[in-house]
Amino acid sequence: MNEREQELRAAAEKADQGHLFQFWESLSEDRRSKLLDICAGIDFQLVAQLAADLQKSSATGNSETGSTESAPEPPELFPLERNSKAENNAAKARALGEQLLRAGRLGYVLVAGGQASRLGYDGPKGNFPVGPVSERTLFEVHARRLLAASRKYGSKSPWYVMTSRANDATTRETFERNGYFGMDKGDVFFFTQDMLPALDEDGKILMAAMDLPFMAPNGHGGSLAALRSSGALDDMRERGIEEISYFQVDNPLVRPADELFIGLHSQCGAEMSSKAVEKVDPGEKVGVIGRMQGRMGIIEYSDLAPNLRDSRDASGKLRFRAGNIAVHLLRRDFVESLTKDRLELPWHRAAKVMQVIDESGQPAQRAGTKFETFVFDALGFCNQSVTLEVDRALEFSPVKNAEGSDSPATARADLCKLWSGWVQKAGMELPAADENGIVPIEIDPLLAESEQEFVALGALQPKRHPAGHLYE
Ligand code: UD2
Repeated sequence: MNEREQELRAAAEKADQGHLFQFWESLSEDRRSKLLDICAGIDFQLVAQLAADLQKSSATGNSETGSTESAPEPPELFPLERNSKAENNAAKARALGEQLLRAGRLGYVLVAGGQASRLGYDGPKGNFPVGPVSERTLFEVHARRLLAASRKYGSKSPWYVMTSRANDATTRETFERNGYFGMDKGDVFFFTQDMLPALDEDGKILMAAMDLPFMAPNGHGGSLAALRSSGALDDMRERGIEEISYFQVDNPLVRPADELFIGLHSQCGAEMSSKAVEKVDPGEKVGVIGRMQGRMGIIEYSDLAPNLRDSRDASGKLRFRAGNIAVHLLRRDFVESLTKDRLELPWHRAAKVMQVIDESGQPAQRAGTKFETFVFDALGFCNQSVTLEVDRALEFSPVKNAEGSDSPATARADLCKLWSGWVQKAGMELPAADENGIVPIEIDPLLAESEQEFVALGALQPKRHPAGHLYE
């Protein structure tokens, strides 16, 4: 037994995970070394703690490690419907946001390490086509929005794309093959989040194969530590980036370079801020932004007590209506200070049936638990935070599920509805609606990002494709 093997076996055994080596004798040299490499990446101390918490809570029936008991409060919102005072503030904030964009103070972080399992798509979700006419992918649509901001403000902002080990190679290859979607290769930085093993009911690491513990990405909260360990934060500092615009891969309408949001966040020196859309149906399954014990955070819909979920304010709106769309701004120095020592975000658990191997090495299905941290839990470390309410129709239509709500079909319908409204407003001709009543129109974000910008362009000729009209 060499020294490395000895050390890793000892670490695994100390954490009560010695069974990782149960198939050792039947493994080839190559497979042994693969197993050792994976074990070297496992934080066994953390695994022991997660296993102990899991068993403690299955004894008490508590499903989370970080849930809070005290009654939450709704956050103060910078509202969508604004009086003249708020509109004045908004104008000042917009000007500040523009100034920061012009000075190149913003860096973009896209989290794209998820597994797209609900969508049932094989590959990085960013490769999923969402352009109703062009069939441009999520990655390309995001890239075009970043390019639009860079053209508008005459400055370049780097793009940090978080992948997981499962999709890193394919993601890089996609960017390479597509010429970085028109961005400078030197401005795109890939970084990979960590993985964590999944545990069975007894707190033992499940095995996906004889030489492979079952590993899963550690949640989008893993982006914060990975920004540091990958050198992305250093790169930001060297480039003079002060603010990080954080967004998810699944929303084709996301506006990562929003002058108003940037200005509001910067004006009050917020460490981390969030965008929200109004939740109108109390039953809608979105997390809501709220204050817990005075601290900002997200309350998952399943944790919001029915009396709070349904309660309304004097205007008749839901009190907890700030639906989280997972768009944030974070100060770079805030992320630096959070990740200086070990970042302690609460662990959330997802119980799933997993395809694994059993003790005899045969394929089996087992109940298992995956562990994730969530980026929005960093809100709890803020002293200042802004919550900006935005228009759902303009900024949020994610692709998450294969069918039903938040699916490719709903995103297509939302995008076409939005853009056909702009075309109508500009007094131009609409193509015929398809069999579902959808008018197939697409407007490239590089051409216009708002109705106002589009109308200001005057009469345009679309490209007429069999799939519909494309303005680009
Ligand atoms: C998230 C929020 C939810 C709501 C919604 C808005 C959580 C737990 N909930 O729901 O409150 O705001 O978004 O769209 O986040 N990802 C990684 N690595 C991981 C896991 C996820 O990069 O380990 C990325 C993933 O690629 C995707 C995003 O994070 O871009 C969202 O992940 P999700 O699908 O787990 O979260 P979701 O949609 O349930």
